[in-house]
Amino acid sequence: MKFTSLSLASSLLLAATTAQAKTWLLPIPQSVEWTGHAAPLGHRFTINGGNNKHVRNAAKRYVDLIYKERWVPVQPPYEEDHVEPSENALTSLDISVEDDSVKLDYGVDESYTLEVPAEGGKATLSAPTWVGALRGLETFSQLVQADNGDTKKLVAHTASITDAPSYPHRGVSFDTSRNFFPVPDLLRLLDAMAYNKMNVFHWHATDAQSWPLESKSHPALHEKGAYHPSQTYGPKAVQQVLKHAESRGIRVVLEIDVPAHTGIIAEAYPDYIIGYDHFWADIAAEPPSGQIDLLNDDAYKMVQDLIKEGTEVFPDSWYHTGGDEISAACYELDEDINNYTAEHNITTHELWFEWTNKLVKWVSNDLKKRPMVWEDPIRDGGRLPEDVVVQVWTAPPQNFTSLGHDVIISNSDYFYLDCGNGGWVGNDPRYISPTQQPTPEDTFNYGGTGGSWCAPYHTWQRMYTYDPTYGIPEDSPGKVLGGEVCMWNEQGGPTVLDSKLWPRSGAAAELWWSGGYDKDGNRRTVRNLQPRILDWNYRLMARGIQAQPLQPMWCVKHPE
Ligand code: CP6
Repeated sequence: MKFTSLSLASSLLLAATTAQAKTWLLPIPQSVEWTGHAAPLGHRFTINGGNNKHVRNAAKRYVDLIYKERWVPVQPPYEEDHVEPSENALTSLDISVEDDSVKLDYGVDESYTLEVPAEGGKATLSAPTWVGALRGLETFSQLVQADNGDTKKLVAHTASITDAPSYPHRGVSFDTSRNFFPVPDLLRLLDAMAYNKMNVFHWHATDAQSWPLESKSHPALHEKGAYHPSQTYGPKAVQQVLKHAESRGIRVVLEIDVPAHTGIIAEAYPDYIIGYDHFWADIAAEPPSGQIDLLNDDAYKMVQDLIKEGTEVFPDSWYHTGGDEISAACYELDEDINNYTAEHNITTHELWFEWTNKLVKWVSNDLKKRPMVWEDPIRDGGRLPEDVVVQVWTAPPQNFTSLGHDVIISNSDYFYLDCGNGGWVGNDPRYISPTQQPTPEDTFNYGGTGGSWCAPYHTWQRMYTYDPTYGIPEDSPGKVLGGEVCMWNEQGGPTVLDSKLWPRSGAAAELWWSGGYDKDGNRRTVRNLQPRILDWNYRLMARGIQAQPLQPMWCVKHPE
């Protein structure tokens, strides 16, 4: 219904013009040469997918999508672009892939070239890998739209497109502990990521409040720690997510967060956890936090068993060991820890750094996975092996790249999707009206992050203005590999999933795909993204994503 009324509104608008309305692409390809023609899709138009099963399946998906979508651009062009009809219909899109069998993993080639000839006929999509072919198919779908608002006929804007991501890692960090997300919601998230050419689903599977991930070696964790017996991810659910992700060219990087954010483990193994009954996690005050006892060998062995299980199931060559927000005060509740650190003349933090080093070295040497960690152990003074990838969320990225670490940017002032959500009332003056003073009962911390230091809300404009190169010297030993938006779900759940992510994450997706600069070295601007993201938002909605509106429909009918 929504789709119909949307099309109707824009058809009325477009009926007044004779020129074919412009199409909008997001993320913007590295190079597009428009021909000024649009070719009608022939009655027997086909996409011929070649030998890779993911490309064949995607070809079918995209044909279905194009004919179902029958896109009528909603956002009018700022200038009248006169687009002529092509001489002939477009008969097919033929895909050729050099390497059909490459493993989807970090650094896989995602480049493609797409030739849609001005005169119509055969379009071609060539890519070194099947993953690049998937990216090119997405771009092709964005070239197709209803013919001048007539949804009975489709045209493809014709162009020569050469494209490749500026950054190899473009992800979503996603917390499935604070609230539970049924598998279909995760699959829809993966679909939306693929539309935006995002390629990493960082699955923050567990945290202090619930343990939804089923474990064979330690079933008590989910039996006692899931919110409900039905709210777990068993082998079937995990396979569904992995399969759906792979078929869309999305890596899945698992994180079982340790040693902090683990309180829920105490439900099954009380001896492994310190401070489950305290409201302590460093920075993010949380109801029961709890941290793994760093001196308990059985607890360490359990962590190893869980990681072994996880890395056997998740094919990616990276594994995220967590490591965020360790509270020394929490550990100092424990007599044995205090005695140990006194005896060895080390700080509580140093004990944590040793534990973390042992863990990441085991992950690289024994499991042969590249470890990824939150910035905290290094930010707080520890050192880790150089090959460890650091996910930066509070500190300047150059603090880590200068030590040789590659980094993933998740600066919480830009890319945290939960921030500005109104979590803490606190005593932040931005939340206190000058005429309505809060009572003491109004100013308490509960319910996780979002309202306080990382407010205000991070708009798509804010995300887009992040400069990926800022502060990083050319010859930096460590590199910026890309970024992840972070969806912490203390105040997130299936009902608001789409609207918290989209369309904002599309701006981040473009930032990391297209790069913060164009090919002439100029910063890409919010002004340039604006009409595209406005149109893209309606298109995401038409594709079944419950995105948040960015404007009243009035603006569409009254441009400028
Ligand atoms: N949970 C976990 C969180 C946060 C982090 N880790 C978080 C901290 C501060 C803000 C938002 C989220 N909720 N496990 C930090 C990486 Cl503002």
